[in-house]
Amino acid sequence: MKEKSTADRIYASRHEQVRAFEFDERVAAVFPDMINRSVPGYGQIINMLGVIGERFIQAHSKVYDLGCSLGASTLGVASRLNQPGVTVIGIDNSMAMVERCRQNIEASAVQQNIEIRCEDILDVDFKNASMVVLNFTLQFIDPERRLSLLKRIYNDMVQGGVICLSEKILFDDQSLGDLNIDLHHAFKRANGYSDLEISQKRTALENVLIPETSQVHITRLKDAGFSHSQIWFQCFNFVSFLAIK
Ligand code: GEK
Repeated sequence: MKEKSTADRIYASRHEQVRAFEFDERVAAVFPDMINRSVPGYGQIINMLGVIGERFIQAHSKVYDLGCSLGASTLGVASRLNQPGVTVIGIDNSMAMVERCRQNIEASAVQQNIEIRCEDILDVDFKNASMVVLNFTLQFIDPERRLSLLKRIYNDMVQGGVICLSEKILFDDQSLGDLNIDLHHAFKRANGYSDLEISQKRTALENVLIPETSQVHITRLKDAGFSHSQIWFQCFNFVSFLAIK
């Protein structure tokens, strides 16, 4: 997809007080650069969501991309659709993201069959979905509400449907946890972020992005009804799971 790649300098100078992270206009304007330089494997995951979609998306069904931001996953899936009558629905509750996302979709070669909605994913129903994508979105939802969201997805989804869930994770083993945080920060430094940027962003995300262990995710997917689930991608403390109904 073609996106404006304005450089992320949000935390480059010292902030008097680092405020809680929000998906506002400032973030939306630099989002492609921010996420590509911050999430190891992001581009690979986007491409593979299309490949996974080819395998699972059913004719005359719906695909939901929850927390679609600027539509990278929506377009990743829509560009590889191989079934008739499928609508890909991207949902985000940040108007700044939704406006830019709609522009990206209009500028792309695959605008048919895509709908972008400004809604809270906690209020959506997933009837007739054969694929639901949560690409680094569940981590921003109150942990108390995560299981009920996944249960609703499972219950609404068609038999044989797939959920793709990507998350930043914690480790039970403290030394591995520390190692993976170090490796993630080394990845960010290698991508041009300074120690000040890394540390101020970390402060901004505290209590906003709430990570959990892989085991907690797998157990919750099972509790929601998904009896078959696996990790299909991992780079350091970033993981993508898929689970099948
Ligand atoms: C990608 N999936 O590029 N309802 C709707 N949207 C929400 C909610 C909610 N309750 N909470 C957060 N969001 C994308 C990247 S970013 C991940 C996803 C990141 C939205 C929020 O506005 C933001 O756009 C997105 O979830 C998370 O593949 O920045 O690490």
